[in-house]
Amino acid sequence: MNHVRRDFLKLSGSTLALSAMGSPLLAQVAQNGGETGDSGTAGQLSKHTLPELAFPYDALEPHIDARTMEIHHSKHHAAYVNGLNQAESELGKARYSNNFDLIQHWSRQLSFNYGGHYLHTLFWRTLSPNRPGENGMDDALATRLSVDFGSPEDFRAQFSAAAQRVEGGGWALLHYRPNDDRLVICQAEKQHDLAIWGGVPILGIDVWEHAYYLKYQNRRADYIAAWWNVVNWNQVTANLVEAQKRN
Ligand code: MN3
Repeated sequence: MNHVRRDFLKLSGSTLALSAMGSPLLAQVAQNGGETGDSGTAGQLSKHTLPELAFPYDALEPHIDARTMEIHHSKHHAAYVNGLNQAESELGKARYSNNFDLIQHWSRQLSFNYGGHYLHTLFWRTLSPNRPGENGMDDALATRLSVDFGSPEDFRAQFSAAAQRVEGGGWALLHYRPNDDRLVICQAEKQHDLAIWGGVPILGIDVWEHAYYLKYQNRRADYIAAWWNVVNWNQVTANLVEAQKRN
């Protein structure tokens, strides 16, 4: 087994485990691997596909509008999936031909597009239509946020500030850090810069302008405030439970 295949299997394991918590989104990611590479590539290639949403594009109205959701999912996320497939294919061709002249370019493309595919899959998965009384934060998660941040309100304040102050396009992410069993908030610029090693993202907000500009224009703070209304806390809890199993 070459190392590419081995790395893919490690990813598959994590996504398969997450899929067991309910949503089919990451399950679809996990089912996409293992295809034999085309002739002219060295090693097996994964075939990544765009996951379907668990709800219609208009389900998050009025907080996130249908047109933004449609473009974000069917165009932007799709572009990351296509870019990831292309990068991995080109790297396979480079191995086959032993020509690594463009190794920096395609390595960067792999990192950027994989980050986009991974984080958008997490993003859709941790959203749900706002239904009063459903998808609220359970006591265990509230307690956990209090231990690591002071209170759920303190967590929310830091997370919102991190999201607001991402420079350019990027994310605010809540990571579970297995090394010391802590939750930490980080920013990510683009899809991957500023990422921390070993942290497992369990919640994220996309603050690229494509995520909000149609409805909110330059008012990112209003988008962030609205986004809190459609966070799927049940899924965040499930993501944390799954991440802790790796500890
Ligand atoms: Mn996006």
